[in-house]
Amino acid sequence: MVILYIDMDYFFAACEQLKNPELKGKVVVIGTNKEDNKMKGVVQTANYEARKYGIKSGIPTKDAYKLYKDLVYLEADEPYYEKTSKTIMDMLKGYGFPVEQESIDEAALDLGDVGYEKGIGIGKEIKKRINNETNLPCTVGISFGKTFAKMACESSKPDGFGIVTENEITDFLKTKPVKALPGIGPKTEEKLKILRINTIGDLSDSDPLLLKEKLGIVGIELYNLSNGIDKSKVVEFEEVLSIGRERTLNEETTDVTVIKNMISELSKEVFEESAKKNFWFKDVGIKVRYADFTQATKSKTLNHYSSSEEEIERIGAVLIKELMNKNNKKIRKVGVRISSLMKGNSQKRLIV
Ligand code: TTP
Ligand code: MG
Repeated sequence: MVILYIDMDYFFAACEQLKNPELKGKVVVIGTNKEDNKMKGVVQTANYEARKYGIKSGIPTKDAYKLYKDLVYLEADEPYYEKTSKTIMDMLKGYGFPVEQESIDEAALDLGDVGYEKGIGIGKEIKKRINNETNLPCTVGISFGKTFAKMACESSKPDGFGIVTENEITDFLKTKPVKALPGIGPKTEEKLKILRINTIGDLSDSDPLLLKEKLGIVGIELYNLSNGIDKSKVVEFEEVLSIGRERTLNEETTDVTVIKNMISELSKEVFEESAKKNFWFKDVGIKVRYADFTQATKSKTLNHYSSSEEEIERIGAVLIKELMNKNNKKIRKVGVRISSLMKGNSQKRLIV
């Protein structure tokens, strides 16, 4: 299996530099707040010139000014980044391979069993097309699993192209710090540190049962990854034929009630459209976008075709609970989608 991972470089800042080329070479910071209230907000991203001074996503904007006082500050222009993101994602989908969008500027493509040589050819072509058609830089990673492809991409940034094969994976992983594994945040890093596990090599030499005891099932996943076993798959969210609605919350939140209310509202709208078009559905899916612009999806397939509003809402509520149990990141956008549709009256199956 060959997986291709594409991540745009300093995405929001690169979009701004495209809009205004005079920003090139300057220290550019994109933040959450308007100019007049900027010191109260946080940095969403910074270009590589700014990163040299230690400015990065998530730090308070006032700290960015402490690191470099003459920086150029811009408030994020999300509709513009969304539009650019869509152009890129549509281009990727055009190749006909399964695509999973992982974030506003990241996606994984499952190239199947094409082999590395062909995979590299496709990857280079995609990188060139993105550069030609959007004028934005990106980095591509290739490996035999989604997580390793993401890591190959991350370690080749910016404007890079990284390949890690089965033969190279052990050497690639062993000296990296554990936090280089996607999914290891500061809390897990701290727990591992107590066990004297600092590098991925240390993790691969550790006791999987102890990891399970300390970290739960995630411990086993991390143990597998550290030993070069990557079971993550590319999962497509959008079906050819589906009905979906998504909406940004007024405020980023971890409040289950607020999110459940939004799911109910969206379920109602999705149901109304399906009823109007006379579609029954078999799959219900939800999507969330977090404050850091990464996203996650979850879906459930029923063992029957349904036309029930209550069923969309109930499944939506279960799925969101599962996602929220996995991490407690703030959520900014929620989506509900039904797919595997068939016409309600004729009982003719359109897609499964
Ligand atoms: P990333 O791909 O994580 O970062 P990036 O594209 O800016 O830089 P890199 O070259 O390292 O890939 O995130 C994509 C965009 O998402 C980023 O440009 C801004 C936004 N974002 C936030 O708003 N908050 C965050 O905490 C993060 C990590 C990203
Ligand atoms: Mg990026």
